[in-house]
Amino acid sequence: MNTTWEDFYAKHPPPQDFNQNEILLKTFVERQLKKDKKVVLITSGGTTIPLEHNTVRFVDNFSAGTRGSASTEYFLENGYAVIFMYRLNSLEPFSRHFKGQKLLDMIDVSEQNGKSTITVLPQYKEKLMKIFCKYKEALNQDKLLQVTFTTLSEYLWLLRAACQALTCLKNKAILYLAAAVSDFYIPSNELSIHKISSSGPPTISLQLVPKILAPLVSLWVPQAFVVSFKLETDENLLISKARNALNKYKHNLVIANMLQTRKQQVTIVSQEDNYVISLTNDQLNKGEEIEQSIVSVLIDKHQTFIQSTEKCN
Ligand code: PAZ
Repeated sequence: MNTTWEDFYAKHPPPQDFNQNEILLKTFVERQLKKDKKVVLITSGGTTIPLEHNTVRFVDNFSAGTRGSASTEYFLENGYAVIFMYRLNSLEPFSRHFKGQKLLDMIDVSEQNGKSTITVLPQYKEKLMKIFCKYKEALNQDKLLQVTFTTLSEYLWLLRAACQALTCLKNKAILYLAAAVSDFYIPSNELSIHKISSSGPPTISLQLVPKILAPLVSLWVPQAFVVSFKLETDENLLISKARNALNKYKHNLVIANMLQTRKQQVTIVSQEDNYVISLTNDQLNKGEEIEQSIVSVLIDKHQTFIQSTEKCN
């Protein structure tokens, strides 16, 4: 039998840092509400499902966090406040530009009169300054809150808490669900306590994760603008699956993308049409990011949504 979402929460305790995160989310949204700000919740990165309670091994979902972290920067540039809910150690806004050795390659140390000075190499100063200023502005203006998850269960607890915090914003909230969330899991009561023995091949039985978009859209944030993502590897299934999701959950948009081309093309599937956004190879090579166009289209659609829902009230 499939687990219901209520069962899932009943059987999986909240993560240890849950109460602190709940307060952070609530107070952040309250401050934005006072400033009459629009807020977007961006989920980013993949969830894990542990194979053991004392977890040595787990099954992971693919996502580097590029989509979510890049989109965060574009929403901030457009005046939105952002809750960035991301997989620990996946890409984060701003610091994503200096991942790996990039930062070390940008700095130089010189010695003079026995004193060492650290400087940014001239060719990188402008870029670093620009990103640093945007980062500081987001923090100083209290426009960015970051919260982390690793496992599926942590993700689901945080997602519900973020939704509960966002309800008071009504149609001013966007949910931008770019995280790659596991479709399968092993229920907590069926997990081995200790590291699974490797003396023979293990038998692992996975169950279906309850479809969380259903309560999210109909119960938790019924007035918000909800955008989900659909990732496929078979082109023939992509648009039909995205449209099925839209018809089933009755939210606002599904952004459909193929694993192989996700940085170059997406299709925004709405009740009205399928709208393709793509970048040429030339644009990609120049460092343009598809997230800039996605966010720009979404902001227009969110504005239209706010106007149409306000007319109805
Ligand atoms: O994080 P990333 O930039 O590497 O990848 C983004 C993505 C492909 C995970 C995202 O665009 C997406 O499709 N998320 C939903 C995945 C899903 O269908 O569960």
